[in-house]
Amino acid sequence: MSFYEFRKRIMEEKKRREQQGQQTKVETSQESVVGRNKFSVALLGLERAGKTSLVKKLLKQDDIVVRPTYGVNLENYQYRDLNFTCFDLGGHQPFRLSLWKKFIERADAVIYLVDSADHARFDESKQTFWHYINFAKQSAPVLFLANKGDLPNSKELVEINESFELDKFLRNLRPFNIKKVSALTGQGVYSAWDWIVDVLCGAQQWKVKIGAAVLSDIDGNILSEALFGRPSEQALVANDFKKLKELTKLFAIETRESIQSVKLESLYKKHVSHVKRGAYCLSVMIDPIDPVTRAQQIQLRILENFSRNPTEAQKNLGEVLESKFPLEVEGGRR
Ligand SMILES: Nc1nc2c(ncn2[C@@H]2O[C@H](COP(=O)(O)OP(=O)(O)OP(=O)(O)O)[C@@H](O)[C@H]2O)c(=O)[nH]1
Ligand SMILES: [Mg+2]
Repeated sequence: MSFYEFRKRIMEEKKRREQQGQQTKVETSQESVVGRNKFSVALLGLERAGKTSLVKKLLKQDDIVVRPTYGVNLENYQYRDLNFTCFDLGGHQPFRLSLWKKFIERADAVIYLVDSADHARFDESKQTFWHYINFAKQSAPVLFLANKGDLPNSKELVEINESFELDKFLRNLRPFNIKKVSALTGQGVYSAWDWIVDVLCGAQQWKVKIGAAVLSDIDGNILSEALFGRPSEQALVANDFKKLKELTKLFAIETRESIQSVKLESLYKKHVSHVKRGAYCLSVMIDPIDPVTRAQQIQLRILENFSRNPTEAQKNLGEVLESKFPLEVEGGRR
């Protein structure tokens, strides 16, 4: 697309939105009842990361030969009765500098793609990610996709997580997830999009299977603890639960200065992470298929709630979690 065409499309889009805005005024009362069904998603990533290929896969147009994106492609995509406008942004540097910021600021969700087989550009991609993600709306979910997972030299999620220091998202209360996909084969593409949709519709927020949780104060005194799951499974978790309690004390003291995440995968079969917020520390054991980032996200949200209502911290953690949030505890709801 030439720059002239691009500008023309932007002007058309602007006009369409203005008209839509006028219509929305009439439809507002209906919209507030049924909720939003139109969202915009910005796709970011260095050139050749696979953004256009991903959109083409979603649109089932993957027989088309993709070309480098000049400027931005605006694509409409319908999924689960919702309409998405995808801002498929050109990844070459001139487009990053001239266009990205204004599209990111407008987007309801942001997807960042990295070519997980192009190790040589990880550093550049990392700098780009951390620079531009600051422009996203605070409420916008961010999905980090390790693309080209079909290639034999593609890095695993754990390594990408480390290289890109994605744990920094601990300090950032926005919904965040990382997934491995292949825009070429379609592997993981729809489940990734499902996550975006679920977050935008507010359905996914608390659907995390929690095995056990321990809440302590920052001196390591355990305030409350909860063990979830069916009785037969509890025996299995119980051993880890003991360790979890010991570690909560230990790390509560160690994390006094700053929010930190400690991955204890070597100690547990399950992912366990540890965070501090305000006066409290919380550790949870979550379903191993969920990424570590999901555990961190849910911990922060729970802690935020406890920080707002300090008296709740003294109550039984299990009761509070089960009564307040539609949590999927292990083995189903009790
Ligand atoms: N093996 C493999 N190749 C892929 C995958 N996704 C994209 N590609 C290839 O990578 C190249 C670049 O893909 P594009 O979709 O054009 O990348 P882009 O991020 O849109 O690039 P720009 O528009 O320049 O920013 C193409 O040759 C694609 O066929 C993938 O998952 N696996
Ligand atoms: Mg492209």
